[in-house]
Amino acid sequence: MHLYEQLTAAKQRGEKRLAVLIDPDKLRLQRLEELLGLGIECGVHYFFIGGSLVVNNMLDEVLSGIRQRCDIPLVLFPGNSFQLSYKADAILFLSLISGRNPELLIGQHVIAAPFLKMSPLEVISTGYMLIDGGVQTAVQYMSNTYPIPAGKTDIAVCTALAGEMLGLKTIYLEAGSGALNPVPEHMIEAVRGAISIPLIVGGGIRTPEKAAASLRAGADMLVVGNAVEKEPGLLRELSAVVRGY
Ligand code: 1GP
Repeated sequence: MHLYEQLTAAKQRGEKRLAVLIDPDKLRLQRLEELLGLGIECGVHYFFIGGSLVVNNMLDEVLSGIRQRCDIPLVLFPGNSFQLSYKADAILFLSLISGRNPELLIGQHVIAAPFLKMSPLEVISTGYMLIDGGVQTAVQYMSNTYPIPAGKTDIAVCTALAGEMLGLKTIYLEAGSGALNPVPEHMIEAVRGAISIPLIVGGGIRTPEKAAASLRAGADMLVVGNAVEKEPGLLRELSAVVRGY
């Protein structure tokens, strides 16, 4: 079954999903081993692979390394159209619908499309929405866009609605990696109430309490990066929250 079908089936059953973001630039190999071990132990559902830059040319190597050790699905989460690889299972084909940068709405997609057409990757079109997380994040700087203010729930709702109406398959509310404040629960709840496609939430989730609150508010999938990169053991608690939901 394709990943997207699995995700929608899980959503219908009311089950939640946990993805761990691995930035090939940031992770030391020793940490990767530890994280993979814990990911397997905790039954992490997906590894997302990507970052705002990815400068060290390790993308293929990291993907192959993970694949040799486990069969957790590998999903590309690309910061730009150069971060493509056949070695993953799927790609979040991100359109930054909260911003007004044409390159990130459609430009880079045109460049990537022929590669993706030839590739075995499952392409999951995703309405990517940057929400102000209280600090300027790499996504914000690199994308040259303004995030939606955390208090402007109505803008977030209308943006997500438009994304669904345009035929995007998922909505991703992103506070940005290392955000001070994760996406507020009232915004998750309002967006959840407006759309029926799967809702992914990430950025600044550091505690089991926040993870639980985001799930309660209606997130179908949580993405965590920094917190588990710094303290891999946290994955046990986060996955217990997701699985116990
Ligand atoms: C995924 O960018 C996030 O949506 C990851 O954010 O590194 O803050 O967990 P953190």
